[in-house]
Amino acid sequence: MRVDIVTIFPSFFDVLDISLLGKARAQGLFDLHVHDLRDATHDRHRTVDDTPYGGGAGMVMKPEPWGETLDAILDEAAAAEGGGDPPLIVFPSPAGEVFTQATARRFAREPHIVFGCGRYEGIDQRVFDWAAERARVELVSLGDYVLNGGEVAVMAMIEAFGRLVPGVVGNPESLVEESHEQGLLEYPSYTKPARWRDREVPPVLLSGHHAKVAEWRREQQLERTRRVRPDLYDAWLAEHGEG
Ligand code: 6SD
Repeated sequence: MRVDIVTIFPSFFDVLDISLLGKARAQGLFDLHVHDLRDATHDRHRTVDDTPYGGGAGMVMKPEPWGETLDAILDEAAAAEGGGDPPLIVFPSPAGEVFTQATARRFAREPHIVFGCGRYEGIDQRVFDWAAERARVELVSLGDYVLNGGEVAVMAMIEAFGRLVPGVVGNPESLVEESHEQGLLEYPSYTKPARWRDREVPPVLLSGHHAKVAEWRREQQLERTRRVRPDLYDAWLAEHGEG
């Protein structure tokens, strides 16, 4: 899969060289291209922002550098992907739809995603309107809180969907059991020693009885989810029923 990121802080994404995704990149499973928005400016100060029309606090990202950068990415994609679908363009925004594990699964199936990281008070609206005429555009929110820019949101999204791209995570079974994959939170995990600071591992986990272990873990998942995330619990019950 190919991912392009447009940002005024390209070095922010240097950490993607390490960890699981770094390995996937080295193996060619994950083709990452980070673009400095300022490379598409043509003034001495490499200006990417200006004052808002209509007045108000803060600055707005100018449309021209965005247009030039996205044109170059989309033109190259059209040439390479020859007649295929244009990439999905994602702009992190507190005004977008909330990113969930379902979004991560959907993004992991996309052959090419372009992320646009806003800063300041955001990007001139015409960039979104224009981009939507050339490609599929989605505004996506990491959650109901305000960040200073899109970079942290893009990093979180890449980490969430990157590990779902086939071949990126070592053991695919580990993906099925974790929080949110089945609409429930994870069961608690334990490792050796069996007794630590007067605390015992739940005896059922030492019993070797696989069916009982599975039953205990499912109970723990349901109880935890009901207590911490009643919204998820109600949705799970509606789909799976009381039994
Ligand atoms: C100015 C941005 C881009 C500012 C954001 C996204 C979420 N969930 N909270 N805040 C955000 C994204 C804020 O550019």
